[in-house]
Amino acid sequence: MADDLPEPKRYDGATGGWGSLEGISRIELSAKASPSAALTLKIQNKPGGYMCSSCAWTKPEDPHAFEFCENGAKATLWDLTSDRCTPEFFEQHTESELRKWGDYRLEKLGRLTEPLRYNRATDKYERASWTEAFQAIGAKLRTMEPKSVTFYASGKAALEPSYLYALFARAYGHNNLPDSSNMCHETTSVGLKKVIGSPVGTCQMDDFEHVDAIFYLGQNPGTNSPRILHTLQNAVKRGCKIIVFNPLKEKGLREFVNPQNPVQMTIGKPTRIDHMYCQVRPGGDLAALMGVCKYVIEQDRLAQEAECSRILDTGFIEQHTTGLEALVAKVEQTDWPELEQASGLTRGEMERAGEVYVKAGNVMGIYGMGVTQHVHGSQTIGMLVNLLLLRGNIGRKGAGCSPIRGHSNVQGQRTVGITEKVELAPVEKYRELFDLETPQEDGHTTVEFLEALLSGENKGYVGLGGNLANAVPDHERVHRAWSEMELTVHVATKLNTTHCIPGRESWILPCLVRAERDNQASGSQWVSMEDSFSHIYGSRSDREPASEHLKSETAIVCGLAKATLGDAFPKLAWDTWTEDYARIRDCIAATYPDQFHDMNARMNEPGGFYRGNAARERVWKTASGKAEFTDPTVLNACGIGDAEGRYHLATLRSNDQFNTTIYGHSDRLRGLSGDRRIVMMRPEDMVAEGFAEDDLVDVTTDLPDDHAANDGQTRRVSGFRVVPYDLPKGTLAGYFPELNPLVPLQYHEELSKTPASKGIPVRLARTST
Ligand SMILES: Nc1nc2c(c(=O)[nH]1)N[C@H]1C(S)=C(S)[C@@H](COP(=O)(O)OP(=O)(O)OC[C@H]3O[C@@H](n4cnc5c(=O)[nH]c(N)nc54)[C@H](O)[C@@H]3O)O[C@H]1N2
Ligand SMILES: Nc1nc2c(c(=O)[nH]1)N[C@H]1C(S)=C(S)[C@@H](COP(=O)(O)OP(=O)(O)OC[C@H]3O[C@@H](n4cnc5c(=O)[nH]c(N)nc54)[C@H](O)[C@@H]3O)O[C@H]1N2
Ligand SMILES: [Mo]
Repeated sequence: MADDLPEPKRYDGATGGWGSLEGISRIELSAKASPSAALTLKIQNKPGGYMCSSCAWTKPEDPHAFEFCENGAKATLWDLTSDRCTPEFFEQHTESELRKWGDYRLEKLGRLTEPLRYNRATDKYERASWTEAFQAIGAKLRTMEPKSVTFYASGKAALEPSYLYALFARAYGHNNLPDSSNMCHETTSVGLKKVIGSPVGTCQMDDFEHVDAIFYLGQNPGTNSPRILHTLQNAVKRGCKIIVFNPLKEKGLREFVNPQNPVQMTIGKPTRIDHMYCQVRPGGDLAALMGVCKYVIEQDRLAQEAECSRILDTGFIEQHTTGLEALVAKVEQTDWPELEQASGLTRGEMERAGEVYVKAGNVMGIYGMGVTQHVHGSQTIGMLVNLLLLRGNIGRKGAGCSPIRGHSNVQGQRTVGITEKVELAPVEKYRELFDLETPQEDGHTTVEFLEALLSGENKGYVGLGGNLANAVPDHERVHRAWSEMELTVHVATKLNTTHCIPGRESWILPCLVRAERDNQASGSQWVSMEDSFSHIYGSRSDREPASEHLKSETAIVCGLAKATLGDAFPKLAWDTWTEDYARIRDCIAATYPDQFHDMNARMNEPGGFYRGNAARERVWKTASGKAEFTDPTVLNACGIGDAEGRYHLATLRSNDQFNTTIYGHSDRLRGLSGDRRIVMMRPEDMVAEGFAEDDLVDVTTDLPDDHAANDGQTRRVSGFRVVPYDLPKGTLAGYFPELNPLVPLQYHEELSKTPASKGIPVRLARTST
């Protein structure tokens, strides 16, 4: 690198190790968790204990002494803070004031303690009783047109309240059941399903003991699913080669010190995780994987010419797949310079990755938001599946396709009926079990909800967790329209920005966290959740709740449903269900007997129970009945190509946040701290623009005039600090949600409508002072 370039930020220390323990102790102090919180951590992710509310990575059958990671501990300690956000606090502050505080300050106020009703005259929330809350909300919902109300769920609530929430929505009269998944892995739910018939991953834990190579795309395990690093470390030690595709050199994918391993902790010699690190440009995975396929197909041709054994698994391809010819034709027509341009990689890199693929017996594809949050994300998933199918790498031990899910029960919420798509709802079973006829029309995805909000058609909102107004694109327009709703209801643990944009009538209903005891008439209750591997586990904790006034999410859903629906559906037994959640699990088992039979007995088996996956058995529930090779229509997954002065911006999570929950201002693994309003930029690009480190810039969304998402609005954030960072040319990175005002609502994944938060086309200009 030339001398006059600003130095990229340095990172020292591997992922895990002492640094992660420091991370935990820092958060313990700042979150003011009570000393006994440490005891709660001991039962975290253990059979019979409580299941972490952070990520969805699997909870092993045979857990470690401390089966939690830095960020799982942060999530628990953040929930168990001794700070309280009481009705007295709200007497002092209007919502117009609190709206400007930002989520970091709002959540730091601590746990919400009592139901709160918004008073429009004073612009303040005021103490209310649960009876008042349920009755007023129920009465209001009865006056509204059901299809003008949306019931959102953020993926934390357990299977029991989630199942009932979906039932409540449909009995009330709509399928408007978007979930955080609609901003996250919906691209998988639609795109992976299209090609292999499964909306979820096909791998299991023991596959990692047999895998020879992993193609690891667009996921940051060091921060977002740290417990996977133990599994990757073991695989690497066995000789597995991990090929990473990511524009950022994420620390967790480079080296790892196992905090469970005293020898490694003392000597501190980290394990190298990646065999090869491919710094793709945003959306470049599609071309990169196509390049790998091109190499494999070429090797197969050479093998045939030399009359050697084939490289492609022709038996598998013939029996199980369709569409290979079109893919081969497309791959052959596309030359290496095009692939280099679209991927940001060299031909040599793609060929080296291809060589690893060809030599590996069993290969897995793993991916996260770097793949799903692009306009053509489903085509990238298609290309990853193409690569895997070429050598029969799906439905075989040690092989498969494994998306890493986000929220701890986001996959499970979809499984038990929280979906806007009628075809995925258990309509027949609702009829059979509850005499319930459910609405026929599909409901809103998150983007469709926002469109209806902006057009004034959506008038009511109920949120089972989350901070939706701040997690979505286009903050400015959305926030303006949000307060025009007739009714907003939030089931929440801590105060956030969305709550501070109240509708005409607005309620905050405070709930227990998963690490707290949930006592009902029949005693202390279990809840359950599903992880990324489709395993279902029970979870229970005996910790004293943060306030005597809190209710469980299940009790709140039942209270709202009963107050809204009255006696209209005699078979919907809201009170009986609240008394004993085992009865809700009986309903789940009756609704989904193949997957959930004997749920009450099976969920506490070590490692949970597996609900199965057809694609893993090579049963393909696709339109053709086969696994489908697909032939892409584009080479880069970003919706908008290159132009002079245009950059592609990826919005990311720091190591000190859980989505919009900001724990602190350190992004330790990237060597950054102190400021979240930053734009990471390649030093060469900084020189070309004449920027120096710490210069302040305005970032403006750059949509071509004729682009469908261009509605003539200017989207800009101002005063962001430039930070030199090792990135591909033309690539910028910064933090979610600070950069969300730049994402146009219409800039979303083509099949699933997942907002395209990873390849936002932008321009930079110096902030005028
Ligand atoms: N501690 C913690 N844990 C979490 C969360 C959290 O916020 N904090 N959030 C939870 C949730 S809801 C989710 S969905 C997951 C999210 O977990 P991830 O899927 O890891 O999500 P991101 O942090 O958005 O980062 C995605 C990665 O994609 C890379 N990337 C960006 N653009 C591209 C691209 O075009 N191609 C490729 N190959 N890579 C790209 C980024 O550099 C980054 O490393 O984590 C869950 N777990
Ligand atoms: N630009 C950009 N935007 C993104 C993303 C991105 O990468 N870039 N990622 C997207 C993704 S993957 C996701 S999943 C969404 C996340 O969107 P959401 O799921 O809507 O947001 P969270 O920040 O997880 O929600 C935090 C709030 O949930 C509440 N909460 C916490 N725990 C509980 C609980 O146990 N029960 C209840 N009822 N409430 C609780 C608290 O009040 C807290 O303030 O954001 C999306 N938005
Ligand atoms: Mo997510």
